[in-house]
Amino acid sequence: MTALDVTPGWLHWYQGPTKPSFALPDGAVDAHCHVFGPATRFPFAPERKYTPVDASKEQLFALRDHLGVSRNVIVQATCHGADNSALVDALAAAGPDRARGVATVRPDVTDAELRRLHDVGVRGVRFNFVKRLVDAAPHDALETIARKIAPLGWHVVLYFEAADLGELAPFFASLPVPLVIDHMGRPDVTKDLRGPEFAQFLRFAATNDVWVKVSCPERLTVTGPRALDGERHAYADVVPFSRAVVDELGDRVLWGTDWPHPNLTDHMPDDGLLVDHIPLIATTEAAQRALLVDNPTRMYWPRDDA
Ligand code: 0GY
Repeated sequence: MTALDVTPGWLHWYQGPTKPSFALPDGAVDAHCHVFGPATRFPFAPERKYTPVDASKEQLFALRDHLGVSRNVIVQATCHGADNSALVDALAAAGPDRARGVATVRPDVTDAELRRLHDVGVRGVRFNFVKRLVDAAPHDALETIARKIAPLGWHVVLYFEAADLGELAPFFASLPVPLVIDHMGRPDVTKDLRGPEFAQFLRFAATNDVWVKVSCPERLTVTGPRALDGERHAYADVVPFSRAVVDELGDRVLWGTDWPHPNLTDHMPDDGLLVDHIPLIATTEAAQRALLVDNPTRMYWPRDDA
């Protein structure tokens, strides 16, 4: 795999991120990040919809240490399909106290394979409904997976677009495991914060066993300003949505960088400034502690069973 194969328009992750001025509390978890390849060692899946720039575990761990993050939750990205080798390699290298994982598996996954993934730190599987990223999977296949992972105490991470929640909600609610929603369910932030679409999302989250990642303002923003060049008030149009989620679901919210930020073609944020964005969305020390430490620790290191 050469750089020539990278998807046209793909932006390289930000080099030399700022040292954040917001000091992350001890034990802070980046609950949404990925590793890509390196492709020479961990080839991308043939069915992938994009080819990223490599983003290795060493580069992820360097970012972790630079930002002051204590622990990572590494999420399998669609470019690696159901081959979790790069994820497993990163988890093993980080060690069980520093990283957990969210894998992608097929319905015919064996209990032995799930146990192997559990032993290296996987605690969930991801179901992706974003049409530009994956071909649709039949719901009965996903139900089979959910039934298989339930005895392990795992959860399902859901990635979908806001407009699809109405149709998907009954299926999501039927799954026999906790649910973790990526990127606040991708709200359309040009719509009214108090309008029916976001109200439906908040209601769904409040009335089910749902956790929400307050992540990816850089993906959701329309107005900016961008988290670049020292900007301290980045992504102003997303902030009210993020705050509403933190205010309403404070003990079930998680935060993540989304490094290395797949599929951004508009701009690539400075990850240091993404950390500095946190106090805009979690405005008290108690809310920051819940978002960054207490909630993800309860979800991913419940008994500190490393
Ligand atoms: C994200 C967002 C995206 C991609 C993936 O697995 C993936 O390919 O999650 C996206 O393109 O919106 O969470 O990293």
